[in-house]
Amino acid sequence: MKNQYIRVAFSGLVFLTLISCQSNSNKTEMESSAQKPNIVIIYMDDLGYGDVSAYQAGTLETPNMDLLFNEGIRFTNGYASSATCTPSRYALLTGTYPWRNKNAKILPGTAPLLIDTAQYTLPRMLQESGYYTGIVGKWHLGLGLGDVNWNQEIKPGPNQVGFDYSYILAATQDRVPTVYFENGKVVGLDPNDPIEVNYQENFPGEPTALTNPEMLEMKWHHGHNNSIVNGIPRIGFMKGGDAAKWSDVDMADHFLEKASQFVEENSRSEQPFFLYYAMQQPHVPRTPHPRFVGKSGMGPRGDVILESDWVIGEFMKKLEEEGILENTLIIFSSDNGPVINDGYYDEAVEKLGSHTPWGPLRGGKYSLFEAGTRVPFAVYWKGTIQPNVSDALVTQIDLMASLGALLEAKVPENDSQNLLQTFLGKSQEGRSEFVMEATSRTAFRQGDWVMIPPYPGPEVLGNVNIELGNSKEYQLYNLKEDLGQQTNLAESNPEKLREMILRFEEIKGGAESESEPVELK
Ligand code: NG6
Ligand code: CA
Repeated sequence: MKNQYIRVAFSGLVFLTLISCQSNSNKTEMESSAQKPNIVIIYMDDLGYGDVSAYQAGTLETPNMDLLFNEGIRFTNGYASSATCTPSRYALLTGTYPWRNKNAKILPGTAPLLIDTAQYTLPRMLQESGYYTGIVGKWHLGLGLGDVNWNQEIKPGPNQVGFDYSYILAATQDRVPTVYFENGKVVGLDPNDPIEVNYQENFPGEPTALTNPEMLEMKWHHGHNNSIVNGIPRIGFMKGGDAAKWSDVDMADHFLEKASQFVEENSRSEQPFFLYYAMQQPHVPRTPHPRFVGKSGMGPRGDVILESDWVIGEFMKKLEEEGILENTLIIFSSDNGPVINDGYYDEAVEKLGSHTPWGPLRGGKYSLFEAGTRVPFAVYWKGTIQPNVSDALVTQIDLMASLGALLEAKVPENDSQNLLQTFLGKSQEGRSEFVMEATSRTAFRQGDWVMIPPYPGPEVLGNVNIELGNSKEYQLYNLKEDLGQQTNLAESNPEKLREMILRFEEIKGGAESESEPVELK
């Protein structure tokens, strides 16, 4: 703490000296950089449109999330770019549609870095605008160049695509390696117990959910039957690294501590900060801290949502204590829609009761129907943004160009649209069109209409019991009249259908990924 004050005092001194040396024109530049707000993106994992009480009052109470929605702008037509994690995160950080990159699919823990290190990303744009940038939480965009040695510094990763600081879990909570990484290095690794990871085969003699079911404290429903960590069976095989393994029930507290530390260390510097706080809830395995067990009455899925709501409250208190709440722009959203059973027996189905995580929407995670990609989306900036509800069509891809406009930064020509005025609540105008993605299939929204092209494959993803949006026929819905996508208007409105197909094909051009839809187990 003392050191920090010395640092602050020192940097203050440097700042004053710098200012006194500035010519008039440079001074203006300095002043404008002093006004740049800190920027925080709070990004949830699999939180649905109906999981937040600001969107759907009743079954789950999320007061701390609600504050962001009720005292900021609550978007009713806010979209993630994809109905799964990796593609959405890729789009958020690059400002490009994920279907332009055929590798932007749910990645294993051993996948190489998906973002080209030469790419101009959202965090890099913020760095160039004078920000100190950090990520705390879930990454899931690949690490290294393939065939990673987990016992050395792993590059490239978040620190090579625009983050000055990173404290991450590599892929998902249900995938190995189940350790944290700080700036590319495994935290707490004992060099005498090196980590090995393999997604194809097990290491001889290592227990798995299939060979040692007696070791399980949580049972797998589908998939998730490889290595066992903390009694929880995972996807992928891992050996070694015992001292470094995370504690699942402490993960929320752990990331909160790291995010708070990041805020403390940067709140008094003259340099603004950007924090990408990518929380792990309510993705599987759902492991609430004992303080939250039973709190929702809905089993672990509801409990971890309440836990994440508490975390957000604590995080907001931290911003307030540091005196920077009014100088911090906060964006809240989720990477994809909700899923109830995503591979473990965790009572999510049995205890759901009348709660509808998808709200009034059809489908869920993995789906081309609305609940796959339409997610809670808030922009909050105390004292600057007037509370409002906006029906404008906005997507997470647009954050790059919009924040770029706020900072007068260099913004590349990509899919990101400058909707700054809409995000700040000064305009109700959104995008006119958007191509959404779900497991390498795409659909097209234009105005109030959405068109889903025919796709082979099951209508319902059996294990998770979610309608995927697949049909042999074209589907056309008018969301203004039919938010729940019950009436297919393709036959009765061939002109609109044709118009949308033509425009959709024009936008998609020769994008490759669509030809091979991902097979889900
Ligand atoms: C699926 C997993 C699911 C989840 C998902 C990724 C199986 C059977 N299912 O393959 O549990 O991990 O991948 O979710 O393995 S996401 O939110 O990170 O995209
Ligand atoms: Ca997700």
